Amino acid sequence: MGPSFNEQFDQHGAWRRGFAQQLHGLREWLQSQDLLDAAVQERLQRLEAQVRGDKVMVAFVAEFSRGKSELINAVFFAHYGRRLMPASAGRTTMCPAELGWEAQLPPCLRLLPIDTRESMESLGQWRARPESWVQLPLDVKDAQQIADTLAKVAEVRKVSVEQARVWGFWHDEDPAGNPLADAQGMVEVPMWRHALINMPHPLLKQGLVILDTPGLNAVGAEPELTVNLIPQAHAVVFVLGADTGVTKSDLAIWRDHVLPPDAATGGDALADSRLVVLNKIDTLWDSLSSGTQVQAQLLRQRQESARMLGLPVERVLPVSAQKGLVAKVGSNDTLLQASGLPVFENVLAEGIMGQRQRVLQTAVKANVQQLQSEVERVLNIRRRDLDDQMAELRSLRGKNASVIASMRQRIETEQQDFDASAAKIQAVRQVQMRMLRDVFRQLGSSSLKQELAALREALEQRGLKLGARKVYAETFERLRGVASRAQTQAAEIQSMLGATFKELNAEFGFSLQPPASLQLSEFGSDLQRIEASYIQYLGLGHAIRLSSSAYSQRLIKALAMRLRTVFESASNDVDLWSKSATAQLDAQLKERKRSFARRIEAVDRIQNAASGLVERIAEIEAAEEQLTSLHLQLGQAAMQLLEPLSPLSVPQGLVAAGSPH
Ligand SMILES: Nc1nc2c(ncn2[C@@H]2O[C@H](COP(=O)(O)OP(=O)(O)OP(=O)(O)O)[C@@H](O)[C@H]2O)c(=O)[nH]1
Ligand SMILES: [Mg+2]
Repeated sequence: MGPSFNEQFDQHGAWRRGFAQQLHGLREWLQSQDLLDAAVQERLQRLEAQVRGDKVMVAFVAEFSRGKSELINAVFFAHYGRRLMPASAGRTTMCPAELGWEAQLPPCLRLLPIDTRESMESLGQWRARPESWVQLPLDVKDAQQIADTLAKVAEVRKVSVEQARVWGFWHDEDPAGNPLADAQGMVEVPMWRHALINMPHPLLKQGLVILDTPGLNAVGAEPELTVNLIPQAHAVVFVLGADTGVTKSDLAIWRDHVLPPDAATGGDALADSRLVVLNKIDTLWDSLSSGTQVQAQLLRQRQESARMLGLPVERVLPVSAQKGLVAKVGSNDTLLQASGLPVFENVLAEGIMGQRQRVLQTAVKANVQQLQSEVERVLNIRRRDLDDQMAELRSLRGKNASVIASMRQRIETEQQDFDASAAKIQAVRQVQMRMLRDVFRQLGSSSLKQELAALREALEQRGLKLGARKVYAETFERLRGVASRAQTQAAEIQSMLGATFKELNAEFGFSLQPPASLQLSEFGSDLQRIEASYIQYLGLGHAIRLSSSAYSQRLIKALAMRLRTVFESASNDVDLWSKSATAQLDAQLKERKRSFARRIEAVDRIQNAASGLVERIAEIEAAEEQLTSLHLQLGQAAMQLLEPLSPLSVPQGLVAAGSPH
């Protein structure tokens, strides 16, 4: 058996802490060597933020009563010695519950009342308003108190059909999904819209976020859940019951909410992040059947489920959440192995960590390499300057005072010429800024709002919005246009800078490299993913739901928010790219200024016979040696940063779980 989920997550956490520490060390070292320019600084900050703020979300999605909450209890909370999240027959979890840890808050449960659905604000906006949430303390030393408090996520309230309709729980056109009305015409709806559970659990402290969701209808009623939270989760665990098999509503949830839209076409990394659990396998354990019979039946069920979901059978993991919890609490290892829980934890850990590690790995690699080459560039400028000084000093050997005086004069003239270049560089800056502002405007929030106006209007019309799909396609066509315009404009900036750098090199003997081209490929693929993940909400199957204006407004809000993030990150990429293109200009200016000062000082010293030529030459030689060692140190630091990124230890293959014989 490979390391457990907890252990793997711990390893990941330890790696992150170590990495953050190394980055900190590198920053101090660069600062002490005067090598920390704007672009390098920004790159370091990005890396630090990425590694530190790295959250990993695992969403549990399934029809009601399949055992999502019980599975969460068994995997994450068994050490409390009891069930923490409410899990019982029938519908239990009534609102989405997010478990995580924010250090600035005390351990607590925060609940957003269901009537906030009357307003058009998105869940994201409500998150930013702590006063709208009901906050209840959690006593981390008292498992009973925690369980009693968490029971709130199962609370319901009775309201009129009229009210339920407003909140999106009643659809006249789709009566099958409606809650049952009692004699007084009242129906039960969830008491809360969303729950945030803040717990100082070791895994949550390291950035794990667990999302427990209610079953169908409730899932569909909150667009933000289906369009933002679930699609952005790093892993989605889909739970089936061995007692029920794959039902029609299981399939509907799988198709509408779990299966990533682009997975149907090709098995990419996203598809790998979907895990299917066949839960409650203990219901097949039966004292009358032999172990082999039970195994055969289990295999048949897994095969059947896999066939219906269109997956290979190995991807359906047999588990008994309940027996797993019991086994962990009672330290019964035989039962634990039979529950299949350890295998599931392993696959989950590998899936999440593997994916997360891959994302971080790419970011770290790209940024560290860039950083290294940026710093190396400065080191090279310094070396060239030293070489020039050396040549200059050597030419003074055995020369008389007048030659030395005219040398000083020449350096001063050069210095004046160089000062004139400052004006030219200033002008280049201004042009670049102006061009950049154009790009930023296109990627800004008011431009996005404008692009979404037509879609917003189409969705806000009354009645069935059958034309919305077309407007939607056109909107994304335009958004892609924005992306390609941004790319073109960046290319224009690049060629402008390239041409100016060439001139500056010729005129002032700089060694400016033409800037690298900007790659906004992530922007394009994010847009594509978002387009694909929302389109299903505009199809015929959702026409009825869409006809509710509250629902469609929430949908457009959620979409706008998601796009906003993507636009912002493209904007940040452009910013960093532009900064690093011009950082070399700053670096050369600074180094050149320094070098003039040093050359004049050296000539003065030689003139005044304060120190000999030989001495000065020795100084320069020492400085060159120091540069070589800086170069080496930099290389080592970069290698160290990249080193711990070796792939995670791969857990052993799937071992079939069976009966406890
Ligand atoms: N026999 C058996 N029962 C289980 C198992 N896992 C969960 N159950 C039971 O199934 C019922 C539903 O479990 P929950 O965890 O509440 O299911 P859920 O998917 O969270 O359901 P909702 O919260 O209503 O969406 C409870 O009574 C659990 O005790 C299992 O592995 N074996
Ligand atoms: Mg539940």
